[in-house]
Amino acid sequence: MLVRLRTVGFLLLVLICLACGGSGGGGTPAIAIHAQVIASGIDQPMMYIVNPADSTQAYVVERPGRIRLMTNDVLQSTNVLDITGSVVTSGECGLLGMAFDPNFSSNHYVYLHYNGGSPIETRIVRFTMNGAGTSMGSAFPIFSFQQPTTTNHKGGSINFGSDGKLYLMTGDGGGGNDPNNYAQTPTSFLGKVLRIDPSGDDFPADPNQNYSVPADNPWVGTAGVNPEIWDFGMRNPFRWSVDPVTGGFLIADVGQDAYEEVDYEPAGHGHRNYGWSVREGVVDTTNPGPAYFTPLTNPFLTYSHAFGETVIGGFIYRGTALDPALAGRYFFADYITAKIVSVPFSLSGGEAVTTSINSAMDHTASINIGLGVNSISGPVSVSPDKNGEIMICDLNRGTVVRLIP
Ligand SMILES: [Ca+2]
Repeated sequence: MLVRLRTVGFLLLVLICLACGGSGGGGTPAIAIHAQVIASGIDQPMMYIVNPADSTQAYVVERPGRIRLMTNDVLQSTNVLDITGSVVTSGECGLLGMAFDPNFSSNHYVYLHYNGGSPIETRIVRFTMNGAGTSMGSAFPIFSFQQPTTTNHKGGSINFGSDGKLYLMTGDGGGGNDPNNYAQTPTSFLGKVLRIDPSGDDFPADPNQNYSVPADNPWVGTAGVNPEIWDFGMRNPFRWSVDPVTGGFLIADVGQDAYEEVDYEPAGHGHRNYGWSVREGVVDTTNPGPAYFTPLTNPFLTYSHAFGETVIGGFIYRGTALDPALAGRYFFADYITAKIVSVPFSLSGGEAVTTSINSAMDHTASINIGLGVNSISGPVSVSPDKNGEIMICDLNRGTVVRLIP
């Protein structure tokens, strides 16, 4: 259900893929990886995130609006937070993202991204965690805006950059092919990378908006452009991460009917246009647009729907448990095809080197051997545990899985 946003039916795509004879990538023999179910019985797990102040604790976000605690890999029965009464779950809506304040160890602030209200809003709300890391309270609104009535393409991940600012990547708000060209509209928050400072308040008269716009945002002072905007041209950047070594963003933007893409943005390099909806991947569409500005920034990885249909962004693996040959590769998933994949990743002049999907290793088969009836079905996040090993949340199975040698 999560990203079933295609105008072309799944069966048709399967038939198309069969006709393709397997073209579209995955030609590199995969190094075998196995997997272990760490937790099960979770209600639509969306993401796994380690407590930065206590690495024995990790949290699992449940889409309906709960935060679950895992202590030393053991899922606890008591909810850390339950805001199911405030969260809208129609379509792709829900509790979609969570981030810790850069000063979490001292202020205990946690930020959640969810859909709520009627009409539906995108909301960033700050909560304060107790010192033990076992409960959250004191909700405080940071940022919100109204969504269209369509219930897909709401984005997901939120993260603080290495600059200490909060980044929210928004989807185009839904409907096929961004019918209102929101992703290229400078007065719309949709289809953008947004950058805000939740420690300030530029809206003292508005109790619902409690953030400031960083003075060095690229369009500050430009008439007719929302100053929160950092980049244009996203379709549905559902999962993205900040690389802790470079500070760069690895942005997986879910495609329409033909191409998935992953973008790399070096730290501090906004003012980009990633192209949706005038381009899907690197291919021009017939959507009218127009682009708000050019040139458009190319993804470093794109793949056709012969390989997968819904990219789920992960991270650059720097753990030590898996085969050393896998270190430094970018691991990601594909929701519809339930694949777990890695590709080489390298930088040249600060930008990611373009990678062909033909260099991908598809690890899915070996992972599923050990999982049996819990084989990967609906991966919606690929994130690190405290040691940098790879954790996968499977929305369909209700599981959290760790990749192991
Ligand atoms: Ca305010």
